[in-house]
Amino acid sequence: MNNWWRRITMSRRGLLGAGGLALVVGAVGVARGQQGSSVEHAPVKTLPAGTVARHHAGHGGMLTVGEVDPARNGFDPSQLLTDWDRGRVRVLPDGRTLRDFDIVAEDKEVEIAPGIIFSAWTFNGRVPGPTIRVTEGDRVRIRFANAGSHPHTMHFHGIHAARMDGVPGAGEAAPGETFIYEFDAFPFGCHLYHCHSVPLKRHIHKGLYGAFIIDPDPARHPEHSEIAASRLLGTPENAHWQEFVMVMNGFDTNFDEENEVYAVNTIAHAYAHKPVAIDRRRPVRIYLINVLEFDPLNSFHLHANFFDYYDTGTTLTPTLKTVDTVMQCQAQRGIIEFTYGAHEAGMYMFHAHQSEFVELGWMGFFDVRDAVA
Ligand SMILES: [Cu+2]
Repeated sequence: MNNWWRRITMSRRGLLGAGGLALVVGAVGVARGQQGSSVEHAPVKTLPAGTVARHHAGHGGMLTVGEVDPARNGFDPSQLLTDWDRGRVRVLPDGRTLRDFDIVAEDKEVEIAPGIIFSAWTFNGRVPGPTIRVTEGDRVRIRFANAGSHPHTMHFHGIHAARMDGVPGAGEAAPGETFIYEFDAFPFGCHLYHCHSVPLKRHIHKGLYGAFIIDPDPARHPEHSEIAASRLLGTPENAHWQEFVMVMNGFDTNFDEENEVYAVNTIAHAYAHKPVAIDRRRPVRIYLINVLEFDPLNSFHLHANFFDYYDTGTTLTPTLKTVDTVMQCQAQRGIIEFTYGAHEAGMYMFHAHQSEFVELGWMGFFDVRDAVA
């Protein structure tokens, strides 16, 4: 176990060094060195004095150095947080809502950390794919076109017919082909979709996944209609909340079936370099989804605060109360709710509690302010 961990540590760090990802040695690195653990393997670069401070060195982090250009990638992790795709809406003769979505799978190079280019497979040119957000009971129609170089599918975690399952033999599209998935949106919750072509782990980890959120319909939940309304995008109750989608992912850049880069919404340390602004007077809700391949578990830890957790988002009362860490295996997901209302303004960290993931990209800050314009 120990040797195994040392070998992984060494190979991942070696690759990051070779790939041009410079790390700043902060408090974490010093602590590791004092323990004599793995510092002898770490090809870290220390920046000249004075350059460290501008990236929250006071918080003791190890951050990627440099910038990832959102324009080059075609998507900005700060915008992905709140980019809900509602589809094209039409009312059916029976009064129900039909939501139409167009999704295209395509091969695309994505810069996942400064200077590190990953040959991704994408839905609509981004990783994660569009956050599909519908309401419980809606009819959902997805026109899926495969413009990529391999067969792909869209497999939804939700309730649907076998022929809509999005697996080889039921909804797989060869390159150049199109398939239409159609189903009713049940159950409400925080779900996901991903490609289910084989080999599965390769197709998922290349970037073919996204969030699939089904908001509860308050009329169906009279016992908790106010809570349901607060989850329903477009209501005044919902507008009071600050909602973010966070897809925890990772990237194997050297084909050794281990991740060299970890992130939320793909770009290593994106929310450490550009913290997520929070108005402390309003509550926060995070749709948290783990799609990490190759590692059995991922986690989310919030600093200086506690939160309520709704496993899979399929309940309107918390399944865990007053915790500060949750773990998720692959495809596990849930809703996190908290407030910084009683805190002073400041930078509050959030990250995986696997320290290795933190150092390799999975860490960010909430910039808690007295007011957010
Ligand atoms: Cu695929």
